[in-house]
This record gives sequence, structure tokens and C-alpha cells, in this order.
Amino acid sequence: MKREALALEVTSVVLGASREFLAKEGFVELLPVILAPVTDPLRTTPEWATITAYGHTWYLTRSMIFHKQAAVRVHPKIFCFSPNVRLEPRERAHTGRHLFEFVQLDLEVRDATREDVMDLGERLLLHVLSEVRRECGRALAAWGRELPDYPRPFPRITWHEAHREFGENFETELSRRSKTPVWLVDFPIDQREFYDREDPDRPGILRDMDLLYPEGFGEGLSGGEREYQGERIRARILRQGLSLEAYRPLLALAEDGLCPSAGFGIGVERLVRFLCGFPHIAETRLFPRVPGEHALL
Ligand code: ASN
Repeated sequence: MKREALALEVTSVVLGASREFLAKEGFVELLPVILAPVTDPLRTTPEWATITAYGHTWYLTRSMIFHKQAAVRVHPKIFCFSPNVRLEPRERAHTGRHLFEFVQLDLEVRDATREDVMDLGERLLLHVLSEVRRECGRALAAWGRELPDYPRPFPRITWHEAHREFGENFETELSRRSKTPVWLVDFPIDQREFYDREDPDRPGILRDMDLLYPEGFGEGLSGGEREYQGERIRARILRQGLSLEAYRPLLALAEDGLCPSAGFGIGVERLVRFLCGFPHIAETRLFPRVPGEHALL
């Protein structure tokens, strides 16, 4: 089987197996939001993609984080295959991990803790892995890819421990040395966006996490508990030097009452890249959007 066809089959199993797993867990699927008056601040991606329509500026969704927080007011467990546009700097074309249009499996659970969604994430990932092995194992083996069954729970390391042990490049080093997926937890407050919840018992530390794939495939899942109280959200926006005006829709929602929640997003193409063992993420899409590059179709 050609590599492009293998990527399509693996992607298809990832989508099907995730939907099946989440339905059994009581989740409902939201339709994606592509245009929004407010979207994820993502300070490491400073350029914004917008369109003007009906006299307003609309952002192309960078992540559905605020929509997820709004949606769990309506249903306790929601997920979405969410197309995101992030105008990554051109240099990121060479990381092998960045597309400027990608899809994430984004989910949120009302009244959940970080530990609840970490447990869910492990079970979801292992279910997807076993389905991919079952459906595509032979085709993957023909390309030299064997997928082991990883033991649970996955190991975890705090951001500070990782930093101390592996230095500046800790994420790459940790992923490269690891034989199983590994959780990176407890990011310092200024390393992440304002919506990740500060631990009430440990000021300056967030109740959030990333999951790093083994073999150097890097970060594949990101999430945490959320700030949901208006005062806290306001303080965090100001702490990051952002304008309250820009996040007025979120603050209005918080006034009206947001719920405590936790969730995460898994980059679909990054997961497929890891499962297929491909060096570059562009190989996972028939129509990849590589930062800085144009496309034929
Ligand atoms: N989906 C991520 C989360 O739930 C946010 C993101 O994609 N930036 O935390």
C-alpha cells in the first residue's frame, strides 16, 4: 500500500475508533466552529487569520477552547473534530510537527479534574492504538512500523523536573528518550495561556498537562483544568498583558456562569504521524498546509 493510502486508512480508523470510544463514555459530538469573534490567544503564534464579513472581523478558529467551555454548560461531556488554522512562523515547516491548518480532537468534561481527563486520555489513546493495530497492523508492518501496547498509567514528570533534568530542550529530549507516552504536568503560570487553571494550593503552578509521544515524535495532546470564575479569568488576562476588551465575549459568559471543567485536544495529524512513524506531518494529509508554503490544491 502507498504511504498516502496508509495515512488515509490510519486516519479513518483514528476517527472511527475515537467516536466509538467517546460515545460509549457518554460524550456528544459538536459540529465544528470555523469562524469566531474570539479565539485562543496562543501567544507563541502571533499572526492571526481573519476575514471580514457583515461589517465584523471574524477569526479563523485556532482552538475551540472557549466554545468548549460554553458547550459544557449545555452538556456534561462534549467533543469535536475541530479544524484549526494557526499561521505558524515559516521556520516551523521544518519541525515535522506543524501544519497551519490541522484538525484536533478537542474534548471537555464538566466538573472533571485533570486526573479524570488524563485517565480518559490514556484509555482513549490505547483504544485507538489497538484498533489501528487490528485494522492496519499488516500495512504498517510493510512500512517497518510496529506499534507496541503501552502499559498504564503512563509515567509523569513535572515541567520543573523535566527542565532540571534535560535543560532547555527538555520536551524533545524527553520524547526522544522515552519508550512510552509520557505526561508533562504542572506548567509554570507564564508558560501557558490564561485559560489553564492555576492550582489554588500551589500559586504559580497550573493544573494542566501535555502528553509527549515516545521515539522523538513530541507533543501530541494538550489540556488541563480551566479557569471559570470571572474574576480569575480577568486577572489572568491582565497578567498576560492582553486586553479585556478582546475577551469580552468570554467575560460575559463567565458573568453569566461558567462551570468548572477539564479537557484536552489531540492533534489528529500528529497522532497519525506517530502511528505511521512518518518523519514529516505533511505526509499524513493529502492536502497539507505547510507553514510558508503554497499548495497546488
Ligand atoms: N485544545 C487545547 C485544550 O483543550 C487548547 C489548544 O488547542 N490550544 O486545552
